[in-house]
Amino acid sequence: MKENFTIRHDWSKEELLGIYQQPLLELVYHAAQVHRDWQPKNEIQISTLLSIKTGGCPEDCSYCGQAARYHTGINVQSLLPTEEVIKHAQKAKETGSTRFCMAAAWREVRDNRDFDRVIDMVKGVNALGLEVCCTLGMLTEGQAIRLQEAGLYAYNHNLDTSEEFYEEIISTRTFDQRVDTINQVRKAGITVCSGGIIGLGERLEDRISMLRTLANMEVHPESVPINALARVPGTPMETMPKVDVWDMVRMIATARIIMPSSMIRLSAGRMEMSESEQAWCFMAGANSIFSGDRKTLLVTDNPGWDEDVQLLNTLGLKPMTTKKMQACNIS
Ligand code: SAM
Ligand code: DTB
Ligand code: SF4
Repeated sequence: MKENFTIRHDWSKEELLGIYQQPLLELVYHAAQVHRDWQPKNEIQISTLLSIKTGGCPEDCSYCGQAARYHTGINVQSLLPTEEVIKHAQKAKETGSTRFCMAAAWREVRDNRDFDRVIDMVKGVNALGLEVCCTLGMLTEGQAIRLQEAGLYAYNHNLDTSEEFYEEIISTRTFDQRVDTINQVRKAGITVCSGGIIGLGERLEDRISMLRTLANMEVHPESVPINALARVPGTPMETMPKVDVWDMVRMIATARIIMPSSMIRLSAGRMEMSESEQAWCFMAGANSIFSGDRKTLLVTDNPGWDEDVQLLNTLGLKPMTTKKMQACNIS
């Protein structure tokens, strides 16, 4: 079988290092070929992200503006009313999003009234025909099943960094707990969205190790977000250097080559990238972005919908309709 058409789950560290460290143009050329073989050309999935519960989180993730222990000056907000969330989802659909991701600054889901409300949100967004995604922290088996039954399409739970570097970044939970939740999501029949962040002070080996954990999962995550650290004032990471765009391009290209059938999401970091730099990321195999009318990700800035329409027009890219929407004949 042609190399580009094989899905593998047995990547070695040396192989991944070899891919990542190739001369940049070779790497991007290879990634673009894999992209052509596996993904619809010239299409970018637009996802809208909404923070449904903001700040006050008990975890100590050292990059995060929502951890209660850092003084980041954000507006803490309890769980939004369901109707307000559905209105945002409707608006997202009207402006071309096919996926709607609801994020909560929770360590884990608790079986309480707030979770009941999230279940209602999932049902409401699903009824609009959007791919509905949640990122709510750790989940038990029963909670994953409830979300699946409510119509949840995807669950985002990032590895964030390598197993080896993990405790330098987060001390209030372990890498294994992260993997456990991903396994619960997979077992419940929800698609997995999992990736990580670069720019946390990790070594090249850590980036490779994180990618290797993702690519050697029994089933690859259907969606792999690659985030450049958004440096939030007040967090321990606020003075880290800006991520080099070529590092983002290398991460994306490597992810594209080793997980050819996955959506690779150019996530946090676009605010500090020019149009040409984003175009490099698309050439390297990114085919999904967060966009929307709110010009924010969770607590940091993001380009707004108008700028992204212009970007897509300039590059001749079109918003992707999803498999789910094609099946329901919804546009
Ligand atoms: N609390 C849940 C959790 O941690 O899984 C869900 C929300 S959390 C904000 C979702 C993901 O956003 C994190 O896992 C991390 O990868 C990413 N993220 C958070 N803050 C970030 C930052 N400052 N820069 C880049 N990515 C960030
Ligand atoms: C992901 O990988 N990136 C998004 C989404 N999943 C939830 C979050 C990015 C957050 C960036 C910093 C902020 O605005 O808080
Ligand atoms: Fe909490 Fe998630 Fe932020 Fe960590 S990344 S502090 S778990 S909101």
